[in-house]
Amino acid sequence: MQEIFNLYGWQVSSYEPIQQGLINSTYSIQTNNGAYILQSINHKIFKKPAAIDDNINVISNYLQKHHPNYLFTHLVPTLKGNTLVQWEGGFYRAFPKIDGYALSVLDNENQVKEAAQQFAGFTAILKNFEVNQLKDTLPDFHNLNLRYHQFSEAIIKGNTHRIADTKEAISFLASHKKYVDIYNHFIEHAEVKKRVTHHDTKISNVLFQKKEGIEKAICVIDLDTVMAGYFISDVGDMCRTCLCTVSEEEKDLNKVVVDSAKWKALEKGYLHLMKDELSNFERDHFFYAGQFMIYMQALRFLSDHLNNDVYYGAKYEGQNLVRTLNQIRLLEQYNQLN
Ligand code: GN1
Ligand code: MG
Repeated sequence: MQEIFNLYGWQVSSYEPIQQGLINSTYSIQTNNGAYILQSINHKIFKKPAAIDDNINVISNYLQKHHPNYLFTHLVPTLKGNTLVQWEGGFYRAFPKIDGYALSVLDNENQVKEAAQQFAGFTAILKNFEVNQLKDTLPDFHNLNLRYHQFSEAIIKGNTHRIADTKEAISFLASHKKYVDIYNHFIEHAEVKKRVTHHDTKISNVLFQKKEGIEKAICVIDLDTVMAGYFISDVGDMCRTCLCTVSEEEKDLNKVVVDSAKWKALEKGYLHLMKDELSNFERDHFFYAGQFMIYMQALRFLSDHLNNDVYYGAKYEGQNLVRTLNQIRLLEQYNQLN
């Protein structure tokens, strides 16, 4: 690590890993000159780390010019002026550490509304930014056709024992293929637009701050999957992660319960900044957004379980199956809101 610190000219007094996110490794760094977040990019998944770097920088430049007061995780350059560092086969970048905290579940409607406003605000503030400038850091990331196709392959070519043991989950997901059809109808519609989309709006990707007892969401983080995309990705992943007081890791399915007041807070928070942006047809798919993302995540977790956890990894045997069953229950609970 010292060699990386030297590239930034940091005199580091302490550093520690932050256990967050399933894909990248993240460290909190204290230096003589402020605190930073240093993160390696998992380049087995993100095959073009330079595309992430380009995207964040092009947005960063736009915001610095047009909205200099917007709180954004601008990249920190090395002494030589690079914002992406290659070292011993790995890729690293740094951000100034923002004073705030992330939550993995939310316990009140105010938090939900605040978080939804932050994600909506991110897309809204970039509404005049030319979205085609962004590169696809993960091509077809939220393409539900691709995710369904990967699931279809996994149930044939995957681990035979695991396939046999998960018949019920497999048939649940296969029987809900209508969500793929709705997705195709949605993306082909003339009133549907691609905008700057975060694509990973799980709730731990918003930072909160408490001031004088009032909790506020202050900014969005984890911008690796910011690409051109559809609003259903961002609204959907919020539905997936902030309506329930337990996370995708919860094994006790009785605890997977969806709160309708939180759903209303999410809708209100998001539309507060995005209602004039969305077409009527898009607005009509607000509820579908949650189905789309919860279903896709269940497909992804189960496919990974059947493929021996090659993508997400597993800290214990069957973790991706636990996540799958959790997401299936979440989808059932979510559908009861309607
Ligand atoms: C991954 O690494 P993290 O936690 O930010 C995944 C998301 C999933 C999420 C599920 C690049 O995100 O799509 O929703 O896990 N990111 C990638 O927890 O696959
Ligand atoms: Mg992420």
